[in-house]
Amino acid sequence: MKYYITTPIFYPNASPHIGTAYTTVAADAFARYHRLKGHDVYFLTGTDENAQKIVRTAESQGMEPLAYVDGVVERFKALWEELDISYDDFIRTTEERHHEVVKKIFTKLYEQGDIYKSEYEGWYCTPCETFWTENKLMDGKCPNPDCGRDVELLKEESYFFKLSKYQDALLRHIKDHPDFIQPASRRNEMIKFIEGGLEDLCVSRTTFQWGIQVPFNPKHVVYVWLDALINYISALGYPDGELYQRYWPAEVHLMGKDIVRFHAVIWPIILMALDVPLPKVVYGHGWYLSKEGGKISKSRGNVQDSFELIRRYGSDAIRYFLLREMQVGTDGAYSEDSLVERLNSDLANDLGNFVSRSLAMIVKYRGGVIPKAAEPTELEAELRALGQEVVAKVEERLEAHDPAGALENLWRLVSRMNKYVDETAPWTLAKQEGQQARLDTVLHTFAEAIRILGILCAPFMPKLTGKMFRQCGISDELLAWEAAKEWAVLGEGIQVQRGEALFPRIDLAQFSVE
Ligand code: ME8
Repeated sequence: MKYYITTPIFYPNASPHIGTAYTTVAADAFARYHRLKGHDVYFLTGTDENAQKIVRTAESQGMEPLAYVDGVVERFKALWEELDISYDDFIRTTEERHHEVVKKIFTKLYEQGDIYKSEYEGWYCTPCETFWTENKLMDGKCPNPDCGRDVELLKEESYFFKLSKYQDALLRHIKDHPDFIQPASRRNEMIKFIEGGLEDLCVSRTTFQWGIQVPFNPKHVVYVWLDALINYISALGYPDGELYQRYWPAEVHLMGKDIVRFHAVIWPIILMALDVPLPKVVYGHGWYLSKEGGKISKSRGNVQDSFELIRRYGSDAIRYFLLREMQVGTDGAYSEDSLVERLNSDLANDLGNFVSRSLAMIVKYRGGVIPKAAEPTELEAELRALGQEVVAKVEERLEAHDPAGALENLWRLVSRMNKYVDETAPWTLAKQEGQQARLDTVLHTFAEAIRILGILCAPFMPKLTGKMFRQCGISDELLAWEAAKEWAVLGEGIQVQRGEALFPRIDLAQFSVE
């Protein structure tokens, strides 16, 4: 099976933050899961550089736009590296390969009559890079609930894209493909929006020169959203590239809820006009909100330095928190306190503790060598059944783009294993003469559970899996999703190597500034 997944391309008008990192970390978890299943995965991310707000920010810093974005793009790439984002390609919309495809598509749409020249008279919100008609404004300001900023009046010659022509075909597609827009709440919003009537979209600007020139009229640059959406196929070398032939249509475009409208309306219509198949899923997740309730965003200035957070807690802990805390279909609350709380309870106490207790007992009672398992009892049979149920649930939740649900289920197995340690009380078995075979079974079950949990954690916390495997002496060759469905995989004689604690408990006070 092939699996093409994308994140939005980010505006490099400020450094990335913990809120924007969510989409990319989630996409990475899905990509890693599919790779572990043996699927042919392609994972794309990148930056959206041809926006008017980039010109403004660069100007305010006294810089040329390209020099400015070059610096910010490096910050994005550095953050993705720190967070172990396993993307296959990073597209920048200032690259020639992207310009070429956008020009080709713009010309084709113009030649077939889907783009026409007229005049735009209306409002524009530069922070949102969105056109608004007078009747949509709220008290004369941008009606986007997260924005509300001043809009500018534009009156300029413009090219328009005939969205209205494709309205019925788009509605039909959405109704015939119930999974196209997810989750269902966003789908209903979109249906209502489209049924309200689509107006043709202004797709060029003439008041600045930064961007992709319209090839047959260089006075115009292509509207940034038309340009940006095309990245999903320009990066694959549309229309003749090998990657395009191999991976398109995308399995899923992942994004925050604010930009579903562009992906569920403008993008499918561009593709319909090009006679290209539509992506299978457009998924809109919620936002990370700050303690005070507002969206974490560059413009609100409530952003904590992501690099500092990673330095303090480690990339796995940040990944875990982001993926665990945002419940499907709603927003998530971010604060450093809740991050530390999650880290201490789920990672240090539950998972970390189970692994370190298990390995300590293998060291203490069997000299660090995993013993051969004797006959499993009903208790082990129950564990195996739970393990299989958990794997199935984790798969189901990941396929529904719900990492929090997947982790919640995974932690049922973690808790059960901690209970198993207490129930079997190896410290008592060790003292009883006739119980040595039983102790072997229990210790072997610990090692099996570490192996299985290691596999299940791999999409979410790749460094952790490596550490768990190394400490338990398990070879990387055993890192494959299907192997999590089996117990009794490890042979006898494997040497464990206890290392540092996987997640030391954190006291937030240690970071407080005097
Ligand atoms: O919209 N919590 O770029 P962008 C969760 N260039 N997600 C958040 C967030 C938060 N606090 N803040 C931002 C753009 N995001 C366009 C995309 S795609 C062809 C073009 C998410 O840098 C936001 O919802 O403003 C969006 O999905 C993504 O970060 C990029 O935002």
